[in-house]
Amino acid sequence: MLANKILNFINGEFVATDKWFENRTPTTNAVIGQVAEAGKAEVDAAVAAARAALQGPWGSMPLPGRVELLEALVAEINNRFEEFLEAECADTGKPRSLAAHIDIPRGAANFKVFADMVKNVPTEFFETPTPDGRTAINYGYRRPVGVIGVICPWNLPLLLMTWKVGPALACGNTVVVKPSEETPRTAVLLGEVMNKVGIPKGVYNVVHGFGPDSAGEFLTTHPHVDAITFTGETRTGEIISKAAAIGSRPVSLEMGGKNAAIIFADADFDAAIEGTLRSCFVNCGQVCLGTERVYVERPIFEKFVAALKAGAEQMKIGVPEDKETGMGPLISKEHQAKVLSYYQLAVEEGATVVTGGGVPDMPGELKDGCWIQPTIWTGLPETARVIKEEIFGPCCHIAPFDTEEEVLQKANDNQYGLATAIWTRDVSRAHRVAQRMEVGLAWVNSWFLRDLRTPFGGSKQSGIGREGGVHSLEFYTELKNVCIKL
Ligand code: NAD
Ligand code: 6OD
Repeated sequence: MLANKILNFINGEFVATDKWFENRTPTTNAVIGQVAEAGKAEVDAAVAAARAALQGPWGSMPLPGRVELLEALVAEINNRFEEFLEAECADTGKPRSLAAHIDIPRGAANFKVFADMVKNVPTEFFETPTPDGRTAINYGYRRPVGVIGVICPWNLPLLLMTWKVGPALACGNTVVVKPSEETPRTAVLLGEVMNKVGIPKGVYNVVHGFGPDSAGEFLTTHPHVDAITFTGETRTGEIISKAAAIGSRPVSLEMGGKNAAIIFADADFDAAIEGTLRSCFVNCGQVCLGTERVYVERPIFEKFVAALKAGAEQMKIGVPEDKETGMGPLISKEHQAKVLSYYQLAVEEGATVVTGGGVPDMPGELKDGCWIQPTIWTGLPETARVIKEEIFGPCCHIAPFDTEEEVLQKANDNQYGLATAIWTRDVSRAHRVAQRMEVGLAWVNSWFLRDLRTPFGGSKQSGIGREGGVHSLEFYTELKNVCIKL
């Protein structure tokens, strides 16, 4: 059953405050709970608990003990899979089929993969001749960074939070998590799981609230937080980056995108349509890696637009429980208004609306929900704001191109550089284009196909740093060189 009071989790205890904010579900926009907002005092308490835990049993626990606890955590997330699923779908309105396939399994995998990694990844070793004819040995030694502040978005709440917390804990750190104000539930449920499996008090803490003058700001400006990892909008990342500069603290930023898909005429047409339907519309278009600009080689342009339109129009918009649902609502009324303002702007900028462009008719209490139509445009100039700015909704503009050089220039002409999906059967071209795209992640004949050992992150205004695989170990540990003269 869903909790209607959503509390902070500090030092292993569930903590209420005297300030509450509403938790709404986007399918109806109804209030389904009240969230206890953490003030300065609660953030202080959470950071102090996380610092103290570094000195307690967690700090002195040998690696196998830590790994064993994280494996127990994975098992317990899987035991309580249904509760996580219910909580995530209530907060986001996303289809259960999607959350059961991606959000919750990845929530568990993020602990498993990094627990395995800390066991198996070695550090460097060098033998060094010394001037007096003897030898020194050098080896790398990793120690935890300390208390990590984790600031999370709302689009894949458990997945993106554990993507940071998994490696942070595997490396021996402690964390204070600030979930998005829109999606507080699964972070708290994870607190129950931490207690159940015996993760020591203070290792994992959750504080609820907003950004400015609330828990987000209190956490990121807290002098006893040793490093900050953030996922969210670029302009928020810039503020957090400034906060991290005080005290010269490391920061990892995963931020916005305006990703291009490139479809060459030789691509497997059906695969390209299926992949582009997913990259444009899955999670109601609220995936940072999602496609909002589609470039299609001219000989197949008309056919591609028609097929993508047919696919978008076949997608059932509905509630999480309905097995037929292909697309849920946007996260909030505020975000719906933002996406709709871009739908209007597209028309003002001269777009042809191929499909969608508004709000679908929904029955009964769903009328008040945050629904939106999947939308496709053509005909905009490359200078249009709709082509340049991140919308973060289920929409894309499709433009034709004639040459590889032309499409590379257009696709790269953007302030963001997160991801791309390239569809072609020409292997040489696939490598060439992937290498010349100014992005952190280039998929060829696929999209959002993840191996957690690989580097993940954005270039340009999409991010700073890489996480994933050993890159997460780089961020969540302080690597020391030990030099011993023999
Ligand atoms: P957001 O930046 O509005 O909020 C993210 C988090 O930051 C929230 O928890 C929020 O409360 C907090 N926050 C806001 N202002 C703050 C401040 N001044 N100080 C401290 N914390 C503050 O982002 P969002 O709307 O939750 O998420 C959508 C955005 O996230 C999109 O731009 C999307 O592209 C991006 N995103 C990027 C990735 C990636 O991996 N690159 C992944 C998911 C989402
Ligand atoms: O798969 C991941 O590890 C990841 N960070 C995905 C981000 C998706 C953005 O919405």
